[in-house]
Amino acid sequence: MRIGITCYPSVGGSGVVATELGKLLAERGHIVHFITSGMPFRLGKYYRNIYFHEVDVNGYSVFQYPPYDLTLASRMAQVAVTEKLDVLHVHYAVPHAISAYLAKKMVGDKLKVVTTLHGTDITVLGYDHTLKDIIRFGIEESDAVTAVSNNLIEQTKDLLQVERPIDLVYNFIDKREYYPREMSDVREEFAPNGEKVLIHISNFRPVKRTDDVVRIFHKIKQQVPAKLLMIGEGPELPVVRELAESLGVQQDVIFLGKQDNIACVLSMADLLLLPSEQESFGLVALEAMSCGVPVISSDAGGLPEVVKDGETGFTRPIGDVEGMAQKAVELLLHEGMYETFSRQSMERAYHTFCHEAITKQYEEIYRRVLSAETQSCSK
Ligand code: GMT
Repeated sequence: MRIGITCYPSVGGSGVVATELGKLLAERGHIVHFITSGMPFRLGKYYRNIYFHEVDVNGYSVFQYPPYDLTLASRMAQVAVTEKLDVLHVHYAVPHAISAYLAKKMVGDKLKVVTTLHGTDITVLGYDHTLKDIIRFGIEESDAVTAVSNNLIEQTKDLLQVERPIDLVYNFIDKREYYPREMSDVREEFAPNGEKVLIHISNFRPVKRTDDVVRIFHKIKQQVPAKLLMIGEGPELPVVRELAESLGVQQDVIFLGKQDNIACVLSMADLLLLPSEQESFGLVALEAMSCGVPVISSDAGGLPEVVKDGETGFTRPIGDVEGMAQKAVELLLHEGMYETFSRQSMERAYHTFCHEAITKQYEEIYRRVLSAETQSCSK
């Protein structure tokens, strides 16, 4: 098939999933065209069967705001025609599903639009009355819509009163990349006295509750010698640094900024902390599990569909700092239990979220929307 993919190219779960999916589809012989505002950050080198089309927004002085959505629609339509695209798979509803709708109107119904909902496009923007109706429209007008968890499907239906079917397609993990790496040398640099290592990875937005991460760590440290690795950057970073100082744990909290090789970084850790306020899926929890790192998380959104409470980690109510810290301590102090959870984490990641199976699920959806076209033409 000839597949166009649009996503946000900067660091973020939806961009990661879209880019990795594109690479997997290309490996399976499909021709993939990325149509994005910049090079997706996981696509920095040459891949066979993958092409990149930049959306260059016109900054004409009359425009108060550059018309990104329209430029994107126009670029989608151009690429659809010149590259004879069968399917346009857009990740994140706004504005991508709407731009895809416009592109389809420009080139004709043969172009099929598949929209994948990732989370904040619904759980945050779905509350915004200036956007709600157009998000619903983009969803209703797509030929197929997928969401990354059952919870997100339910939220989409409740919040936007969407009635059309939405396919569940979980995010996936490529086990050729995400497996436990030998990192003991580097780990020793951070934890020279055999301390346990906790890790948090995010974009430090308020929704990640990074202050809870520090509070949980502070409580763990009262019972177990430990270090905390903080990976990523974002608006809450100064708040977190200040909190670490005021709790007196600043020497044990190590900020590593943005990191490319997440599998290596995760392999230095014993547990991932993810106490988010909202998380439609929690890709980083899956990445951790694949590296044999159990997860202590909140029970927000789709997290309980990824982290099996009492098997691959523990989920506790949002804001339950005490409960999350207690469960972390329990796991860290019981070696046998920890080994079991670590093994179960990898098994679950490789089995339920296997990249091959999920890529095939997407291919099946593409085929379904394309055959719907054939059927209606032959009537
Ligand atoms: O959560 C983020 O900071 C980024 C956001 C995005 O749009 O890229 O992630 C969302 O999509 C990911 C991939 O499907 C999910 O794993 C995240 O849970 C989801 N984030 C939220 O729901 C807050």
